[in-house]
Amino acid sequence: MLDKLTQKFSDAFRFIAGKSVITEKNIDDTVEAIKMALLEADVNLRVVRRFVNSTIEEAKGERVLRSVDPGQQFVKIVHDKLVSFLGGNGEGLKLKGPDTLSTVLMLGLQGSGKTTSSAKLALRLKKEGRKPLLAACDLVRPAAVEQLTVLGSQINVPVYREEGAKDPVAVYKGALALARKNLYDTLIIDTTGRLQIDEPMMEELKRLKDAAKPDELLLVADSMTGQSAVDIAKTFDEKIGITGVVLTKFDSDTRGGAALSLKTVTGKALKFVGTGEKSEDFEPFHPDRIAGRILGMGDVVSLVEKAQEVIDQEDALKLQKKIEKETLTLDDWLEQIRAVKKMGSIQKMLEMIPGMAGQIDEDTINKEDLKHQEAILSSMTRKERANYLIIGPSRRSRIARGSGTSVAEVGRLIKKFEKMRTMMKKMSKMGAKNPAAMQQMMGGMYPR
Ligand SMILES: Nc1nc2c(ncn2[C@@H]2O[C@H](COP(=O)(O)OP(=O)(O)O)[C@@H](O)[C@H]2O)c(=O)[nH]1
Ligand SMILES: [Mg+2]
Repeated sequence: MLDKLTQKFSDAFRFIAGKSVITEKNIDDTVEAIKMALLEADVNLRVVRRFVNSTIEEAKGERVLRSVDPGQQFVKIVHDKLVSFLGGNGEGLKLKGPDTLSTVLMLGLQGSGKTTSSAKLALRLKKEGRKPLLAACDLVRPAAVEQLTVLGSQINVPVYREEGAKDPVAVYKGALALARKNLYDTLIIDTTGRLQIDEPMMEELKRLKDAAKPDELLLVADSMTGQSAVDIAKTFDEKIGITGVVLTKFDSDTRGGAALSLKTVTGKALKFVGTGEKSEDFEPFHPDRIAGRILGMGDVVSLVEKAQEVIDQEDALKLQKKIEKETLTLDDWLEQIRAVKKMGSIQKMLEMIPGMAGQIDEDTINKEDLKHQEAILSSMTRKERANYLIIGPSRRSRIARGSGTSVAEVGRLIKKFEKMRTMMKKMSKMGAKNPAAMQQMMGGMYPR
């Protein structure tokens, strides 16, 4: 599912992967690669343009470039854009309560998956506790009624059919009467499709629509046909009016062009996707999950939120000020070590960001070293941490004993702190204005 698109997005993110500072050029390169990925995925040109423009606009804002974690912020923007292009929060069916009969009309071209999807929807509603009835109103395709009957018996949902019927509206009326009599709460109507949109088909559907006044008119389209699925949805909406779309054969759709263009082009929500031939292979469409899938990650939103928890922008800035004013103490270092240790636990998650895997230097977060450093620093008194110059030989051996390390190790740590202070001072004088990099440097400083 969407494999190609996922691969392309992952390639696109190589321009920003693992960078603690990203430039406008990095963003341009990434967006250009995303643009190519979308075009290759057969996304509507207008949609691509909109996507690209709004992403660039947002990504070049202060919020991203000046943020502590610009790469992740940028990925989050792309993610959020994808979600919005895929339809935002997602939309389910709007059916009436179980005490009133609701009607769903399935429409679309021949072979798009109407009959299969009718059964799939029936099964889903049944699992949700509803009592569906299927109506076999495709009287044109010879085996259509039989096909629906077989599917119905497999999922244990009754199918209303009339032998030798010629008029789908008459069949619908028969189904309606049965539904009322036997207290079914959802009537799902399978209809005739043709190879192409033509007037007789539209006439028939209009008559059915006028008779049934359906709560949902679901256009069933084959996702593999890409933009033509979107065009078909548009035409059906203009001629008949639809309330939503079911994209079938999503299991074989490696590109995703239809799903990505549909909402923007037609204004109609993609409500379900068919993910296989079996009646169970049917899922409500969740834009956020699909966006996550396209970006090749589980749940980027919570990931970024978690990262932000650890690297607090304000803390990082405070740190920067201290470095500039040369008031950095061992206390600050201890704090940083603790922050970086927390980050270690999310390292695995960071690796899920496309292109990030393998980019994170394994030595950046060396847990053993951090543990020793933390132990040594914790064994110092506050006074000692505030002013390392008072730590003479006797204090050093006390700290070593207290932390289970050696006097030599304590000495190395203090030396390193001195060196780090000098280096950071130089860096900040040279104008390195990236608090995140500084912060990481502090946490990552240890003897190699
Ligand atoms: N792989 C896959 N095949 C599907 C899906 N939906 C429908 N099909 C297949 O597509 C073909 C046409 O489906 P059908 O329901 O008869 O289309 P209709 O003419 O619109 O009623 C059948 O062979 C189905 O098994 C799907 O989501 N995934
Ligand atoms: Mg059919």
